[in-house]
This record gives sequence, C-alpha cells and structure tokens, in this order.
Amino acid sequence: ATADDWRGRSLYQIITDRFAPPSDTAPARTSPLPSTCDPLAQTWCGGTWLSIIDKLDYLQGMGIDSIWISPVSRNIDVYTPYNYAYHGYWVNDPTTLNPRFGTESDLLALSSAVHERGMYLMVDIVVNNIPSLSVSASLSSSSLAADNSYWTDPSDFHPQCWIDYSNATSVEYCWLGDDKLPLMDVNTENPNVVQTLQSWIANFTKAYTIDGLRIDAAKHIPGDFWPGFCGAAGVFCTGEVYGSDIGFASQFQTQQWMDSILGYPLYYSLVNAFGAPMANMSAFVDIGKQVLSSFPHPEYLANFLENHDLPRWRNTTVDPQLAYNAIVAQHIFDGIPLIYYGQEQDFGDGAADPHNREALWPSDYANTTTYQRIGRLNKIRKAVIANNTQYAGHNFLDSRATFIASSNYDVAFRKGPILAVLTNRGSPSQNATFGVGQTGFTSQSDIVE
Ligand code: ABC
Ligand code: CA
Repeated sequence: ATADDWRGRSLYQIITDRFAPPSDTAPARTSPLPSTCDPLAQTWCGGTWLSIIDKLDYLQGMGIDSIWISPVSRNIDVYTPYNYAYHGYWVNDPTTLNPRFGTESDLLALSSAVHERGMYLMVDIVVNNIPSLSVSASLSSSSLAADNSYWTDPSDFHPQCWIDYSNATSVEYCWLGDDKLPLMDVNTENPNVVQTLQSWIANFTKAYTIDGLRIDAAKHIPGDFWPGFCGAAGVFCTGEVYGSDIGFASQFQTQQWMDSILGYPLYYSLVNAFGAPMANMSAFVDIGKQVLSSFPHPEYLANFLENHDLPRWRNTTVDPQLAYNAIVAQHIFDGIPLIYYGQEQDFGDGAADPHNREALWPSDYANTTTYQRIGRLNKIRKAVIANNTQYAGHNFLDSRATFIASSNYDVAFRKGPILAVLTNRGSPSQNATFGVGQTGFTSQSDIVE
C-alpha cells in the first residue's frame, strides 16, 4: 500500500510476544511457558503470529484497521546481560524468520487473516545493527561467526565507536547498544550490503503481502540509503526518528528519504501540553504549527502517545481526563493515529523499558471506557472520510489542522469538517470559560457533538 492508502488508517502497535496468549491448538514456540508474564524477567511470554489472529475482532471493535507487529526476523536466542530477545529487536539475520513467533505459513496465515478483514499489515524492520556477545572493539570473521551474524565479513560493518548524540556523523556511523551488548553498526554504504538488503526486502514484502514498514533506528543510517531500500520494498515506510528536533526530523520528507516518520515531535508537544493538570498548552500549539509548516506531508506521520521505548501515558499521569483529551488531539490532528497495545486498557505501571511491555491478556481484553472512546473517535474519522464530508469546501483528509483559539489550559483546532475543543485542566472538573470565536462554522450551521 502507498502513503495515500495509509493516511486514512488507524494503526495499532503490537509486541508479538506480549499481545495475545498462545492458543491451545497451535504448537508452543516457547517452553516452558511462564505461568505469569513478568516484564522485568525480560523473557518470552509466548505470544505468536497465530495468536494475534485470535484478537483481530477485539481490534476491529475499536476501529483499528492496521497493525504494526514487532520484528519478525531471526534474533540471537541466548541469554544476554539484558536477558532474552523477546522483543525481537536483536536481529542477527534479517532474511530468516524468527522461529520463536512462528513459521512461514503462520506469518502467511496472519497476513491473510488481516487482509480478509480489509486491514493492513506493517512489519518492523531492523537493518542498522546486529547484536554481538563476542565482539567488543575488534571485528573479525571468527567473532562474527561466533555471533551467528548474517553479515560475515568485517567490512560489512562500520568500525567500533559508541554513538555521541552531539555529533551527527557519529549517530550514523557509530554503534548503538553498550559494552554489555554492542549493536554492531552495519556498513550501509557497502554495495553488497545495499544490494542484498534491497533484494531481500523486495522479496519479503511480496512473499507475505506486507503493506507497510516501520523502520527501526532510521536516523542511524544516512538518508540516501532509504529511497533505494523503500523503493525496492514498494510499500509505505515510516521511520523511527527518536527525538524532538523538527528541523532534523522533517528532512526525511523534504529530502524524500522516506514517506513518513513516527510523530516524535508531536508526541513531546502532547506530553508537555497534556501530561499534567494545567500543563503547558502552548507547547501543543507551537509545535503543532511547526510540524504543519515543516513536514510537506504531516498527514503521513504516525502520531502516538506511548510506545515500547517510552513510559506509558498513564504512568506519566493517572488522570483519565488528560488521557482522553490527548487521545482526541492524536486522532483529529493531521496524521495516522497509532495506539500502543495496552493503552486502551489504561496500562500505567510501565515506567519505561522493560516495564512498559506487559502481557495484554491479564486485562481480559475488557471493554474499557478508553477502548470505547478510541472506537468512537475512529468511527468519526471513518465517517467523515467515507462520506467525504466537507465544510466550506474542506474535507478531513485533504485539509490541514488550523489552530483557532487557545488559552493556557484550552485549545481549539479545526480540521476540515471537525472542530476539536480540548482542555488540560484535568480532574476534578471545574467551571471555566473558553471562548472559541471564529470556528469557521457559519451561524445556524448544523453540527453534531
Ligand atoms: C536494553 C535493555 C534496557 C536497557 C538498554 C540499555 O538495553 O532492555 O533495559 O536500558 C532494543 C530493545 C531494548 C534494548 C535495546 C538495546 O535493543 O527493544 O529493550 O534495551 O539492546 C529502537 C527500538 C528499540 C530497540 C532499538 C535497538 C532501537 O525502538 O526498542 O531497542 O534495535 C535510541 C535510538 C532508537 C532506539 C532507542 C532505544 O535508542 O535512536 O533507535 N529505538 C535520545 C536520542 C535517541 C535515543 C534516545 C534513547 O535518547 O536522541 O536517538 O534513541 O536512548 C528528548 C530528546 C531526544 C532524546 C530523548 C531521550 O529526550 O529530544 O533526542 O533521545 O528530549
Ligand atoms: Ca548506522
């Protein structure tokens, strides 16, 4: 699917190991299965590609029509200083599937089940780095063999150096991870590496009918690598560009490196605006405007309030009213709304990695108020998109959000036929006045609350 196919979608992020319990009928991929899933144990809890299928009804009940699943490629399968690769990011062979989560036919079954429902499938891709337990400062063919690395020649990697985030070159060429578990930086200028990755991704997206890619650590590879890679993939690419620097992040679109990035800049603005009662609403207004003016296609950005690297929203603030207001902003502002599994269940114990990667099944997939409100927002989005609802010649998807009014604690913005009026006053409710003078709706217009 293309970026334009994606922009009206609602996306849901899944860590395969944690989203749905292993079903009784499918072969267990992890043994022994833990009796409870303790995120601090950092080991497999048993979720698989097949078990995701059992919970697609639950997702559709919330208006979700696309899923992003954690990396599917083979990982190191040994004990490390950070325990086990249950999350799937320690890919040591991008070209082979991870037997912990299923077989080729299982991934095909998931892809078919998703498509039968008219949903899209996005897969997380790790190409920047390969974990190492044996290599520290020196790379050699024998250490790479000991690590069971797909790349076998030292020239397939950049020489060892740790990333210095104040140095742009270092961010691209040095290594993620640390001396306990180095993530060796793949030499993405080596023509053999480039060629191999391109033909693999072209085959992979076709073989499994993948609709989109979430590109891990996208800012750690020089931008000119991506057009060839995403071009070969032939599908929507959204990159992880972790950070609040809009000038840096917007290059991914202005330089046409890839279609989209994850909406980190908007995320920081929403935390600053709604992350505490009576916080800083101008952060949303200021950053929101900068996002709209800096990105040529803000409608392709994937906007989130939580992910597997960040604290849960409800860990930052327990106030449900603040969460609901932030969720509305996330769904009505330009972009593809993205829910992290468990957000709809108000998970809030998770400070950060690894606490924020709880199993979803103890929630019993309950019909929570948050679940219902996300569902309602998706119904509104779907309705105005499907009907191409216009106001004064502006429909939802083609128009940009416009800030209409704001105070320290309130904000109003329009996007096509929808007006969002939000507050960060939080709980308990209080009497307050917020004037929204110029809604753009003429007097006596019919509106639906
Ligand atoms: C493991 C353990 C952890 C332990 C850690 C050191 O090692 O589990 O308990 O603390 C995977 C696993 C992790 C694992 C790591 C390392 O591998 O999921 O559990 O942690 O082994 C992606 C994925 C992420 C994944 C990897 C590695 C990459 O989403 O899940 O981790 O394949 C950087 C990278 C980013 C990466 C992220 C974790 O680290 O850029 O790709 N995510 C600054 C930098 C960011 C940086 C961030 C965090 O710090 O700019 O680039 O992200 O280190 C804002 C600023 C930002 C700033 C933030 C913190 O503050 O604007 O710039 O971000 O205000
Ligand atoms: Ca790199």
